[in-house]
Amino acid sequence: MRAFCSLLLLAAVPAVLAVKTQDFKTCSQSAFCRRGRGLSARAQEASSSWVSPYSVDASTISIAPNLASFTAAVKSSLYPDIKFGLDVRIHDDGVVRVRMDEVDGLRKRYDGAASWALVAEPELSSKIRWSVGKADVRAKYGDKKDVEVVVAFNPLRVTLLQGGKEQVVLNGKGLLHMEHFRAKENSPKEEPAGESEQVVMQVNNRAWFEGDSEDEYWEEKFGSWTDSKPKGPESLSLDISFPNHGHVYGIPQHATRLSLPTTTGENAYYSEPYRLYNADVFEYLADSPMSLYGSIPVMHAHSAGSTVAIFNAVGSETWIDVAHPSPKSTETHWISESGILDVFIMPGPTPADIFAQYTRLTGTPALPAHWALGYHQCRWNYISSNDVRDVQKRFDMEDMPVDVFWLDIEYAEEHKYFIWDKKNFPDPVDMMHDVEDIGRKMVVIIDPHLKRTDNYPVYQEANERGLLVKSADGEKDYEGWCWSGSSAWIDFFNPNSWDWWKTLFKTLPQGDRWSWTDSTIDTYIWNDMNEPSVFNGPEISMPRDNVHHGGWEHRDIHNINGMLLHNLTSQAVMTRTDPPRRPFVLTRSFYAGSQRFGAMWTGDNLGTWEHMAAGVRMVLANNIGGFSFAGSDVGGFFGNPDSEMLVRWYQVGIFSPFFRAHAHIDTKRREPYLLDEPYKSIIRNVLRMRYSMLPVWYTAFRETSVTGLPVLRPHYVAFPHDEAGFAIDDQFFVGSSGLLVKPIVEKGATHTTVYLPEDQVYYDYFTHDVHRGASKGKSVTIQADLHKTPLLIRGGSIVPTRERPRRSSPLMKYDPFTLRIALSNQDVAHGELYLDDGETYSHRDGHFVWREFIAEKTEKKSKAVRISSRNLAAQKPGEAVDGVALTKYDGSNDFAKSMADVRVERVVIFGAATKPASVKMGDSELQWEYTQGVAASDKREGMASVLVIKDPGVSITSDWEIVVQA
Ligand code: NBV
Repeated sequence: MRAFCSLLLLAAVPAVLAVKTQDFKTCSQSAFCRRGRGLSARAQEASSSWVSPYSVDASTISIAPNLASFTAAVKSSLYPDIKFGLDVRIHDDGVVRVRMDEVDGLRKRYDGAASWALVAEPELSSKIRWSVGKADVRAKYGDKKDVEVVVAFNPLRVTLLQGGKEQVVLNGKGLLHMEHFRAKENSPKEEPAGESEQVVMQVNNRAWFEGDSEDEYWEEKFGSWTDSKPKGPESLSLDISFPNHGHVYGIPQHATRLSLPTTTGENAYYSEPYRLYNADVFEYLADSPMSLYGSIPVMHAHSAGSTVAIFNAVGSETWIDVAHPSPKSTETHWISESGILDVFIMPGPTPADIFAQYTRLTGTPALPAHWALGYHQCRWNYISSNDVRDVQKRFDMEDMPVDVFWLDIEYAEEHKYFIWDKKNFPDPVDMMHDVEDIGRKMVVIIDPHLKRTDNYPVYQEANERGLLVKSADGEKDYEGWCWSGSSAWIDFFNPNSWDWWKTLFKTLPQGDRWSWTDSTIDTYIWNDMNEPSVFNGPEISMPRDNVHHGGWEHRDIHNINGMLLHNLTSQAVMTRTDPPRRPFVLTRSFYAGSQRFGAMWTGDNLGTWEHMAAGVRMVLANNIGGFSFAGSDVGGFFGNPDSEMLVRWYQVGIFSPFFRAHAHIDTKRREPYLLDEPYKSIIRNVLRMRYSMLPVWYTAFRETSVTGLPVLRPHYVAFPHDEAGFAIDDQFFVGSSGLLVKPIVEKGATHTTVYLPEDQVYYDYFTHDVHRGASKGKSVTIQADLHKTPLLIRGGSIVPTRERPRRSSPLMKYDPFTLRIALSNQDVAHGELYLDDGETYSHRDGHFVWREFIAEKTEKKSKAVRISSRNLAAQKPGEAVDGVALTKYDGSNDFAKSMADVRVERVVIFGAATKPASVKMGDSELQWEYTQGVAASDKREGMASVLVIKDPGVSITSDWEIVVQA
């Protein structure tokens, strides 16, 4: 069995680990991908004589009264009897949705993907009007009326233009093809040829377009598996071009560069297309277009002029080819196994607009519980309750902060999730209470495979209620092999499973229903293996011809499947209490919209430098896909990293939105307290650094939960006009904080270069060295000895931190703040802080603190600087916090009152030009210390001048002003 083989293999050193590529299909081993790429090859060969057979029947156009939506019939000249319907809509924010489906076909195509991803049916614009011409339908809109959508009739082609320039083109290359449903016995190639000239022509044309063989239409073999395809061929091919954009990003999850390398054309970087087919890829490669655990079919296309994006709402396996016909343009080709055409075109034109448009569709990331941003300690496995207690004790003895201890699958008797192995965990609730003593939490794994046995109430209940996924015959429950041996899978597409699943997580008895009374309301959940991973299934997953609720085949919904478990588990955890509390659920598999339900991680990485670097890029790509709460296993899941690598990995981890160390069962224990000096102390400081910056992370999460702007921002997002930054994916900004991070991901580094995109001063966070960028961008060298992560503060930023070392984040609740003010070239700076109770939803009723800190000249020509704090909620009454408008906001809300005694204990100002004559709050002089150095407004480099104002005695919740007189 695969499980046991892997256990044996895992003792090996990383160098001999390698992905089993033979377990996974290449495009040429997948019939529909072969057909799709074949179509594209024929188009290429035919060159300008290639014409798409699809056209709009202009006489059928029907425009909705007073709404920017129309429908029309579409035909393919190859199959005149087959009917297709087109539906084009413009939403009130300018997003264009293009849908096409087969009409009155032999069967129905799966059209539900968008409904799982979208938060709601989008509002259509009532202002935009379509105008119907001879050759097309078009609509102009936007503030400057410079956005235009053109739907050309023959051939069918959809174009979004901005300022007269083509931004996005669908079917511009003529690769649109919706394989219609057909009867097996009446397959098109078997139609009588030669009866009339017209029929001959049609059949020849079909061959010209579709190829001349029925390539595995009805059955497909891979290894020892046969995929019966009762519905026959139903794939969907679509070319999407970005004629004026030279970089594309997104479509996580792949271990690749952020700016996606090419897969076709001359000098293609990869020979395979990017694949989206959620899969448990054992020992995955660090540079590959292969599928991984999750799929977000969202692609940004970017140039210095604009950003546009598309969301292709398809739930079946999808392959994507990328080519750059010129350095400034991109062509992509999307080939999906089944489903309707349902593409959202986001017009941008800035990256920020794209994030707003995308998260209006699929939701913003949920605001996590505050503790979830602390450090998570995991391992496969902590083997007993006393082991957990020991680990906790060691962290405390070594003064290392940690918020969460995790339990992997071995806590569960025979891998029957929820059921404790009482030999090793005789007292689970007591153990959890011990952990919860200082506000820490536990996360316990719940996998989706259920052991098929009579003595497992969860399986029994699911079975009795008919909630299990069926095999190809649609009758028998599907049986596969996983950790729990012979297993069954809950069908979360069946609405009857939803309440039932939620009840399992209740900590109080639920009548005759089973519930998890052996747990506490501070037990949070980890969903693994939800691709789903099936050890003895094709491509380590479920057969595609398995049947789900509604009769849909697994192939139709494969990429959405994992998100449903995450969604339901997150609802279950949230509603364990009344009123609900914020859930925390980690998922391995995900889809568009998963950002609403919790966090993800990048799965089973290797303890190698390559994987460390790949993890940084993958987390960035996930942030582009709207799913910011992401991280990689610190230390690498497989292998035994040496101390240097572990230190660097913790430095990567503290700058990931989700920060968890994890390790395979066969690895040596590597909790940070086990290291020798100096490594142990370095990691202690690294952990403390994360904790000191929790205010920055939490504030960044508030922002993403409102605007969709990612927590980690690569250069093209932060500086969309700076071409030189478009390919950079090894350094990034944290939210709007002004912190620029360049993690070290190589052995023996003592220095690194950091790219500064603008004529601005940047300060080394640790040494206070001044670095200056240039208007055309400039690389500077930063010291990066082992104890130091290259971290710069951008001039113009104010960074709030909390610097008292504590054992867990809840203990920091009333700790004082430090404000680091990094003056800009112009002697100004600004920053934000958001705080709430971190656990409940009371912030939605206005119980929070949201401040803005400003440093500015007291008067235009004055050298005096005023530093002030003001209430941001009062400044932005129109803005919402976590989806709720600030109308209810009251500065003296209960939470703010509870924080009134929390003070700012230190203000540190970098780059002040001269030693102050005085530093005053009102009439009273404050205590301060000034170290002469380089001023922000100088042209020089060297150590910055530093002014430290000690304990100004101001509250974090109130308005105040400090004046630094020159
Ligand atoms: O549950 C065991 C592991 C888990 O530790 C890891 O994080 C997951 O990605 N799980 C995969 C199953 C098997 C790993 C070989």
